[in-house]
Amino acid sequence: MSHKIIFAGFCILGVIVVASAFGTPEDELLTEGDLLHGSSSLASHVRSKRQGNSFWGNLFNFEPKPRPERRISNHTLSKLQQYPERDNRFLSLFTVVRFNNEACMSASGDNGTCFPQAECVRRGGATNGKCAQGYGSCCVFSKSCGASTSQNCTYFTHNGYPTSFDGTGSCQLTVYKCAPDICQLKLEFESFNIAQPGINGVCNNDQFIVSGTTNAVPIICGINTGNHMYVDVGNDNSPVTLSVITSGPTLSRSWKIKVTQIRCTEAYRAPEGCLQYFRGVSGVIRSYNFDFVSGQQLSNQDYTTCIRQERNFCGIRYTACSEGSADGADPTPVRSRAFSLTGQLAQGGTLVGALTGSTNCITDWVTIPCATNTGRIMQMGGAVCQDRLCGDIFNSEGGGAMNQVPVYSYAKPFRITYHTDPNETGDSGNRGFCLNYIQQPCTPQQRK
Ligand SMILES: [Ca+2]
Repeated sequence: MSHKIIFAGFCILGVIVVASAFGTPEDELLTEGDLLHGSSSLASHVRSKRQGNSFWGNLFNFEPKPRPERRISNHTLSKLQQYPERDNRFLSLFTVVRFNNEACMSASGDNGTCFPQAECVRRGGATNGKCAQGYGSCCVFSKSCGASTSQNCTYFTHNGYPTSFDGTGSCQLTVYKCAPDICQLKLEFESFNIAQPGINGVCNNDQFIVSGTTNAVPIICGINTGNHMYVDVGNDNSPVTLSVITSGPTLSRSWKIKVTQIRCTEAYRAPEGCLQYFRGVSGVIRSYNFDFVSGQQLSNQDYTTCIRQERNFCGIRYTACSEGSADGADPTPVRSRAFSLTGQLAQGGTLVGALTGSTNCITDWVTIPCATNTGRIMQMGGAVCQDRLCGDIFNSEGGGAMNQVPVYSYAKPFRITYHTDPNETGDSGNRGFCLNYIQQPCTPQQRK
């Protein structure tokens, strides 16, 4: 015998659970719309049942009306499964289950949203695993070239993903707000491997372009797996478009971009103007297309990376990432590629060491507000601290220093900016930057 669990938004006898049948978690869930509009399979199921089952007749003598959504907790949800035992007269036939459309982890590991199975299909998703105590299906939204979405948490992939893609063209996803109060999109590059830029660092082979945002988003290319972007959306309902242009040479390309919509009121929303946003006491910040092996500094970058100041932390220590022992191609220890913005980094070129300030860093640089080296108050040349860092060595004293050292900043909010010009004239082999950050606890004086 086939049974249904009704997924409805009205109440009977003050209970949000109206009803049904001998439902099990595997049963099909129907929506409020299915029931109220009377045109669904459930409605006909109900009508047929009314002929031979007085209970159904009694139940549907009243006019169900939509109510504002009521949510129940997982705890309540589990209780509902026991409810028929408490009132067999009424609830032996029905159990209506209502649950929040919360984020869920699908069986495949992708993030989804918890929906009744039929609702998931109606919205264009794919069910993948269970949620809401087994009453819901984890619904994963995955879209490819030419598609549009208004679903929170949509994965944007190339056609044929996960098989790699090698072709030319334009692949676009149009993203509409899932609710009026959406302020931001978070783009997480779960997989991102398209062609490298040309010799000047300009993405003139392949390009990833974000348009329709209210903040400026740089064009990026190359390798960006594990990186992310926050982009701001306007007050109106105009969409944001994500485009991957592939025009370069033959390459096994791949992209899978998770697009999450963020409400204006969410605490985890990135502060205004932050293209990248990190939370937590420590982490790793990479410029786009940073990769020790095959990355290349991108030109025309101009953006801010923000770090949330965690409670009881007052400063940040930045250190250049370690290349590890796998870097056989570049054995000279000082020729680190973890921080290489200007100068001749390629083998045979002349290292410029660490440079600072607006007179030395005029093409490509990172700004770390009032950066200082360990324990040093007065910098070389008399400056208390430096803002603008460049060269091929990470050291806030500049002056061509050849040793990488930790650099501290106590300026708030915690943020760094990155600027590159449109070419790499006079530069070679630069990768951009990879910096570890660790927040520094407040001293007693700083807490005051
Ligand atoms: Ca440059």
